[in-house]
Amino acid sequence: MSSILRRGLLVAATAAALVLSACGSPAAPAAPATSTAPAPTSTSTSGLTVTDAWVKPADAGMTAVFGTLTATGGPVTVVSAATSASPRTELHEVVMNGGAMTMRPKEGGFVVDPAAAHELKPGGDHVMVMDLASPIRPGDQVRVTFTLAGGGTVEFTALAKETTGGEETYADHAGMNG
Ligand SMILES: [Cu+2]
Repeated sequence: MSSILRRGLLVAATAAALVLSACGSPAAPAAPATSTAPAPTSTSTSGLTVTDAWVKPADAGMTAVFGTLTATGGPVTVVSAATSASPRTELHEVVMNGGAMTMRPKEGGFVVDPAAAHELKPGGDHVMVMDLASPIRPGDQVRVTFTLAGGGTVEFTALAKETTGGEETYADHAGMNG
């Protein structure tokens, strides 16, 4: 009896070791073949990582940069932004004002807490690019530089792509332009 039990335990332990070994395998999952986004950009010193950055194509006027901000150390505050697309860039938020969604400069900038990624997305916080110097077409790349509280900077590239479904709120607040 006891030898059977021991064998059973041994088999179980071996199986567990195999599972652990599989989990610890260095083989990284393949990147989605459909992805056209530029490689995530981060800096090792700023404590801020920007991923999935993209910009909405526009012929003129204004547009916005979106993406995911992750603080890798302590909290990080983005206090301003500059882009290669325009001399005028602002950090915006979207708020309800008199029953309508309106955007305005975000007081104090974007505060990124390490506990949760800070999403810049249509209908929410975004980097407003105003007075476009030239049209932004799908596939174009816009260089963005964030200045952080404390003076550090983070540079990344936003890829211009057409919005997909569920982003009607962007049209709402972009409509404020006219
Ligand atoms: Cu805006």
